Amino acid sequence: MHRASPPIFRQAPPTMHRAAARLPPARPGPWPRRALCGEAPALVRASGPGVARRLRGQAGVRPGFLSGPEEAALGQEVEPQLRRRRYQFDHWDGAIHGFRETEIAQWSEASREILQRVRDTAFPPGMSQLSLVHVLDLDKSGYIKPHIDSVKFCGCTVAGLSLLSSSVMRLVSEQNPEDWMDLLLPRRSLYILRGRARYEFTHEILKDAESFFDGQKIPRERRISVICRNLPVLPAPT
Ligand SMILES: O=C(O)CCC(=O)C(=O)O
Repeated sequence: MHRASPPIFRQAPPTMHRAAARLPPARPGPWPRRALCGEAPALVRASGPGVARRLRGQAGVRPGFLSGPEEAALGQEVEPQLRRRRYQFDHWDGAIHGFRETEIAQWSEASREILQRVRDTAFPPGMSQLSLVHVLDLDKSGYIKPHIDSVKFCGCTVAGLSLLSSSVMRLVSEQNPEDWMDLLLPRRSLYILRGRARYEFTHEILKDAESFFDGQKIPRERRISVICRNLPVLPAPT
């Protein structure tokens, strides 16, 4: 089942403090190569050890999660559904630019196995998950602005596969915009955001011109993400 546009996951924060934030420069330059965390430390950079501690186990990247043939198989499966849609460059929610997206319920056996591996890796047994998988296609010129996924429609964990292109995902603390963490998302990797990384930090995918990790250019090509989420926990009945 597909919806014409599933914008439900994104909720732009009330204020975006990017100007005030001491974020790493868009161009290569010296900034602290301090705190690391996550399963693959080389893929994570934080503004300081406090942020790394705060996000330990809550934001991580698994490089090489997909093999080349698995990436190709998933890509071939989502492509016909994406092709039916046009890239949008002025979306009403303003959180994303140059994209098309869909949600997919029915997958081939081979893709189901891959998605099960994602679910087994990212979610504890018994956690209720959204059966629809969100597929987001970012044009080479597309990018995702800082936002926090809507708490109405998505629970504590977001797990995304990156197809076709590497990219940089930036997390910025809502409370203190000087606290940030960059995740390098190599092509074919899996990232997982949970807990504080999901609720207390905005996340964004940098546009090509700003796509640097630790001073190194990470060229942004067209990128498809395949994202699994869990269901929000319903408030206890009163
Ligand atoms: O493309 C991604 O991996 C992130 C997607 C995202 O931030 C969203 O849909 O809210």
